[in-house]
Amino acid sequence: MVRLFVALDLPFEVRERLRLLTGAKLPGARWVPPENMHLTLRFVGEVDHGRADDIDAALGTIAARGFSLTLEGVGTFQSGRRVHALWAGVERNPALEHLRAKVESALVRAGCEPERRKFTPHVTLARLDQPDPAKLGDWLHGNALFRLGPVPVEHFTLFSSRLGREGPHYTAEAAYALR
Ligand code: 3AM
Repeated sequence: MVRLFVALDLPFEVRERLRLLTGAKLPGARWVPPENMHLTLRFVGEVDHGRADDIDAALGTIAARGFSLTLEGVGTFQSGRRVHALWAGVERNPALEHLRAKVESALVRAGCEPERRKFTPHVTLARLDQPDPAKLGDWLHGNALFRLGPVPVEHFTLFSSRLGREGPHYTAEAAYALR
């Protein structure tokens, strides 16, 4: 079995700029190291190797144009009252939505269950475990005007993820060109 997700990897310079948002003294935050930063298009989950091959083949048939995107703003994900992640947002982008829709139909063709959750494009910067609300508020306020772009998108990537004690380890299994 292998745990997969489809994402945009981000150019080195973009990850370095995003790194400047991380590392603040925010008790309860586990900052994502720059090498792990990405923009998830679709979480797949655990699949067997046969299904992984089908997914790779289906993603390989996608024809879509390259585009650029702009990262904009910061925010949090919450479940109930628990704030569990900090992210950088993405300016509205029809080309990104179009690519996401193509990835979704390719995955369904490869036998994956359809994704019912709304797509909220973001780059996760930290996972949170009971963060100090005042410090979290300060961080959000201090980075509210964050903006970075244009970021060129010339391919998308199928990643595998291994969960270790030190945090997740992502490996690019295949990349698919956009032209
Ligand atoms: O893009 P980010 O970092 O926000 O949180 C996981 C990460 O998202 C998410 O998939 C990305 C690559 O690991 N993820 C992990 N488990 C998930 C699940 N069960 C999940 N997304 C949805 N459902």
